[in-house]
Amino acid sequence: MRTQVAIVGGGPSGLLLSQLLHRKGIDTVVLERKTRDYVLGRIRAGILEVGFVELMREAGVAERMDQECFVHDGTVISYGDEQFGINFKELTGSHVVVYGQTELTRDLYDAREAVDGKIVFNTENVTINDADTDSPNVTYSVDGTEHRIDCDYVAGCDGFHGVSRQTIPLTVRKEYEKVYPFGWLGVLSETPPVHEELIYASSGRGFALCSMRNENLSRYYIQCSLSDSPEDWTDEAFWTELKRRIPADAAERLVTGRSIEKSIAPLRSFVTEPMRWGRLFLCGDAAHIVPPTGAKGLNTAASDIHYLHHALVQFYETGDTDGIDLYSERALARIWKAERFSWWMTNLLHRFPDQSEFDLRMQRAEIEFLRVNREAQSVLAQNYVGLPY
Ligand code: FAS
Ligand code: PHB
Repeated sequence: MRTQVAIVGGGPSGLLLSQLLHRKGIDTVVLERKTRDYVLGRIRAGILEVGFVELMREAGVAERMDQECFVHDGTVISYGDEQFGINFKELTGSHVVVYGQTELTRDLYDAREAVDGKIVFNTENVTINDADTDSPNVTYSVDGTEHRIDCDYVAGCDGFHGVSRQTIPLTVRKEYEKVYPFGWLGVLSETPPVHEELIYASSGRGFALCSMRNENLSRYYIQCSLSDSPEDWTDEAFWTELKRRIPADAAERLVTGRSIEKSIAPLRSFVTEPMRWGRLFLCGDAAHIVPPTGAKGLNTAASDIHYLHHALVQFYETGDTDGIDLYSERALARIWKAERFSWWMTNLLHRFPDQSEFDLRMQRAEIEFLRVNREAQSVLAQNYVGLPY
């Protein structure tokens, strides 16, 4: 088989790139190691920057999102029972959109399948070959049968545990990592959200987040020990702990219910450089990871796809390669700013096991400064709604 761009990974990065390139007449094949249902069964991000929304519009898959999403002009930060709002609209003129990653991935799958987009599921042994030559290829097997795709370019959209990043030699690749000493225990419940906006709660017992997917589907998180497993937490224990970490008025309003999903995500900051090696490009979680505190994971995948999509279209339409040659530099410039913001929000709101009394006073002083200083709030708002592409 031959295609113009072979895409490894059928998550949001791979599907969005495939759909955008299709709209410009560029042929792709997506290789996904799982099934569509498995991919759609993972509960992940919930907050989209306007830049992501515009990409979905450009890809022609924004109709359901426009109908069903929530627009949030701000968020709440709480510290014990104290709470204050950050008004994105007033401070930046912009906002964020609440629309679950599961739903946007479903929309992308539907769009690809509506035009018979080539997506191969249940692929095994995916190997990217000769990426540092002018004729790369990708080999893989399905049900024991070997296949090969010859292509012009390969997009590695296969997430943190994929093969693409490993294809770049260690003599070329440099990795930066910070692992946090806690995780997030997340619960999805068919209950009305506790507040019309998100509540990022810092408390003496640890971090908590009140989020949502729609008017009767809520997403809650509490900071937990890395030694915990979801089975250690009954629904009742989760709700009790959440109520202890959010402001009393929210705890009183909270509608609890049976969890329909319960999982623990580890937190890490991670970047690999460069994001291009020959004719292989890394996008999204294949290249970088952020702690979800700043809601940047999916949104940094979007800006990678924005840069790579425009670079490949420029090449196929004009033969120019400056977009391709600048891809890694442009993507990394925005990614590092998102890494900083996510690291900063995580340090601001979580309890660390080695924190001294002084450290706790510094944390409180930073939150207090954020509460009273418009410029500090503006810096948070500009990063949260999304820095320019
Ligand atoms: P993904 O990991 O989503 O997709 C990669 C795809 O490649 C997967 O479908 C995988 O099956 C496939 N793949 C892997 N190896 C392969 C191979 N060898 N061959 C073929 N296919 C292969 N972000 C937020 O903003 N907010 C959150 O709350 C949040 N929560 C998260 C919770 C968890 C547990 C995780 C892991 C991530 C979370 N994220 C969150 C980040 C998440 O949303 C990612 O940023 C987003 O999924 C990135 O999308 P992709 O780059 O497409 O990677
Ligand atoms: C979510 O709704 O899953 C979510 C929202 C904001 C975050 C992280 C996760 O910062």
